[in-house]
Amino acid sequence: MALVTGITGQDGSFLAELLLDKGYRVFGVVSSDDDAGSWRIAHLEGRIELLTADLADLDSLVEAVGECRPSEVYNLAAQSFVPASWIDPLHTGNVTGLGVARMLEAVRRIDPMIRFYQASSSEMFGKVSEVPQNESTPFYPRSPYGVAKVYGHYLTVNYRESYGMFAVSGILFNHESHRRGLEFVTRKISHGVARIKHGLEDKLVLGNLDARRDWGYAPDYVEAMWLMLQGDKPRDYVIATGETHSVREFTERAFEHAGLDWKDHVEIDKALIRPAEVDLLVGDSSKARAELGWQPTVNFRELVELMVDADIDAVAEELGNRPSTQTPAST
Ligand code: NAP
Ligand code: F7E
Repeated sequence: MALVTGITGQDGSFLAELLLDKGYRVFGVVSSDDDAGSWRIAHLEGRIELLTADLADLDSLVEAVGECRPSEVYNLAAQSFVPASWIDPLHTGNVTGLGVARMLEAVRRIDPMIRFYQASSSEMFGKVSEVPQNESTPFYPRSPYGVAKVYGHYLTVNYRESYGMFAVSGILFNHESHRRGLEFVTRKISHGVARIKHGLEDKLVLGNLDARRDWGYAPDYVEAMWLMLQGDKPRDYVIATGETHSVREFTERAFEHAGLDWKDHVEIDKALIRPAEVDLLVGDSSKARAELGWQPTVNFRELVELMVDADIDAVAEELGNRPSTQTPAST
């Protein structure tokens, strides 16, 4: 039995599918009646059980963990959009940082034998001190989001060392899919390309095209989360493809796949440039590959193409007024 916070998010929806396939009874935390991400789990209705709780409210989390008494908890809930963390650093600190403390406390109080996964992030490396980044690379976060994730990361380590809990952090590099939120750059591009291809828009407005990321495919990454909780010993792992590409390369490839020239459609808006940028991320996941037997199955080119194809199909469905399972109803 497993409890997943953030089940309405990109990763939560894929993790729920993976756990159901493995025969788990799956409980998911939803934060309120707000159904922003419900489209991602609509197809799982009747197969997963939802509990209302909020990462800002300890009592609600204790109640949720106590109600289902899972053997595994996956803490995926967070305010996860980096630019929003400058707009409201207190909210991000409260949910993305202190929310981890509340989840760990809820687990410790109900049953410290429950295995706990924390969704740590490559954003913790920020202004990187070495290339590629591995489990020993020092953290230097560059946003309130990254700072909050460092707090959650070390608190998870601390609960493991203080209470002997099986609490682990996956330091996951960017991972994407057709279920990515539209605000993140890969999905903004694939969705923008699809709308341009269908004649609904002509321009796509982006920020820093020079930033480089190690982009993988989200279903591969939720498998790594599960593998981390099946080990003999609680350990933290970097999960990454080991390939790095610029936002410009992603853009170029996405437009090219749709038979378009990106230079005809992309405009730059300096307002989208971040106050402090993470310029280059590329992960070394050799520890996970050796100890967990994990490896990515989708490369950069395949990722771009599958996202563009999915959005072109989804926009076509919307134009034909057929229901789509790949985007929020409003887009
Ligand atoms: P996502 O799509 O933004 O999903 C975030 C989830 O958190 C949503 O289900 C959201 O539900 C929930 N949530 C937000 N505030 C909450 C609160 N106060 N209480 C309870 N739930 C709350 O994120 P994702 O891409 O799936 O990522 C999953 C986790 O991995 C996040 O912690 C993220 O920071 C981390 N991470 C992501 C990546 C990546 O590349 N995707 C890489 C490294 C780490 P509502 O919208 O209904 O509130
Ligand atoms: O930005 C640049 C932007 O918002 C990637 C989250 O899941 O992964 C994600 O964080 C890059 C940045 O993701 C636009 O400046 C250019 O350098 O897609 P993103 P992120 O900030 O890397 C990490 C691992 C997480 O943990 C986070 O939760 O793209 N960029 N133009 C743009 N970014 C956006 N969003 N929009 C643009 O128009």
